[in-house]
Amino acid sequence: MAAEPDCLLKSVNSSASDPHQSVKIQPGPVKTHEKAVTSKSTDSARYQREHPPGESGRVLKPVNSRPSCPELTAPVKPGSGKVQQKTTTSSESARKKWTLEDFDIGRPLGKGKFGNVYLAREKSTKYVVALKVLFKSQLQKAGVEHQLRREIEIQSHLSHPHILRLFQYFQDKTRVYLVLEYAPKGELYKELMKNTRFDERRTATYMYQMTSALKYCHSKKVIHRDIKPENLLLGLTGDLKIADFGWSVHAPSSRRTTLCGTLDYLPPEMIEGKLHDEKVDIWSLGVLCYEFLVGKPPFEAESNADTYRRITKVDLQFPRHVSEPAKNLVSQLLKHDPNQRLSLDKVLEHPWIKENRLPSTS
Ligand code: AK6
Repeated sequence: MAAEPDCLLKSVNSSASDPHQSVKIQPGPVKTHEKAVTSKSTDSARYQREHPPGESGRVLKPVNSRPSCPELTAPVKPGSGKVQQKTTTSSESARKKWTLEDFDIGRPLGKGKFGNVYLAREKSTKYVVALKVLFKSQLQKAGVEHQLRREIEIQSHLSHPHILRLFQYFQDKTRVYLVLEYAPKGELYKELMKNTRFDERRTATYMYQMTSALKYCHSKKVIHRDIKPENLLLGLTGDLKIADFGWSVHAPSSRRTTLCGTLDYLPPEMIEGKLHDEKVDIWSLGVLCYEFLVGKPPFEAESNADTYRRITKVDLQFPRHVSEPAKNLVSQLLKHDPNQRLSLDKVLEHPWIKENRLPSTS
C-alpha cells in the first residue's frame, strides 16, 4: 500500500521551502513496465522513439507502475534515505524533486474549475505528458483538498491500458501539478458529437475496453468510476482511456448535458438513496453503451424529476436501428435490481461484443 500523500497541500500558507514538499524522480528506463501491461503499448512505442537505446539519465516514470514497491508511490521525505532502485545513476537524480522547471509547456488541452491542463514535455527525456495545474487557493475554497488527496491515492494504485495514468504530482507555494498521461486523440464526447452516434463495431470495441478497465478497478475495490463520455479520452491508436474528473477539466458549459449528466448516469439504487456497491458501474456501462449507439443517454428528459422517474421505472426504449443483440446487452446491464445485472465477465463474453469488437490496438 502506498502512503497517503498527506503532505500534499500543507504548504499553502507556509514557506516555499516546506520540507514536506516531496516529489521524487524515478531513475532508470521507463519502458520495462509498459510491457507487463500490454505488448504494444503506445507509451512504450513513444518512449522508444524518443529515447534512443543507450541514453541514460532520469526518466519520468509512472507512480503506479510497480504496485509491489510502495516507495515508488509514497512521497519521499528529504533525508529519508536513498532511492531503492539499483539503476540509480547518481545521488543527485535520486534526490531531485520535480518542479515546473523540468517541463517545457505547450498548448492548453483544457480548462477546468481549479486550473488548466497543458501539453508538456519533460526536458531531459522529452517525454510528452499532460500537465494539470490546480490552484491551492481554489481547492481550499471549494474544500476539495481531501478529495484530491484521495483521487491521487486511488490513482497511484491503478495501472491499466484503458485508465489514464497519473505519473507524478508535485507542488509549489500556490499550485499542485498533476503529471498525467497525454491522450493524443482527445476527448471522446467530441467524437460522439461529431458522429452523432457510433456504429456497433466501434461501440462494442469501446465497451470491451471499458469493461476490462472496470473489471480491473473492481478487483482493486475501486468503484463508481464516473464513466460518462465526458470523462473518456482517446489514446494514439484511438483506444479508450478512463480519465476521471472530467468535471474539473471542462467548464460546465462545454456540453449541454453536463449539468444533468450526472443524473443521466445515476443508477436507481443511488437515486432511491439505498446502499450501493460496484454494480453501480455496471448500470453506468449500460447507459454508456446506449448513448454510444443512440447518441443520447436512455433516460434523458426535460426535467431532472422526469429523468429520475424514467430511471426508477427503467423506462427503456430503443430506436429501430439498434440491433437485437445490442439491445439484449444493454437491457441486461440496465436492470433495476443490481444483482440481476450482467457481470463484467459476462459482458466480455457477450456474443454481440465478441462478434463486433475490433482487435485491441493499445
Ligand atoms: C487532457 C488529453 C490528457 C489530461 C488520472 C482535482 C481533482 C479536486 C486525473 C483531478 C487525476 C486527477 C484529476 C484529473 C485527472 C483529468 C484530463 C483528465 O483533477 N482531480 C481537484 C479533486 C480531484 O487523471 N484527469 O483531468 S487531463 C489530458 C487531454 C485533452 C486532450 N488530450 N490528454
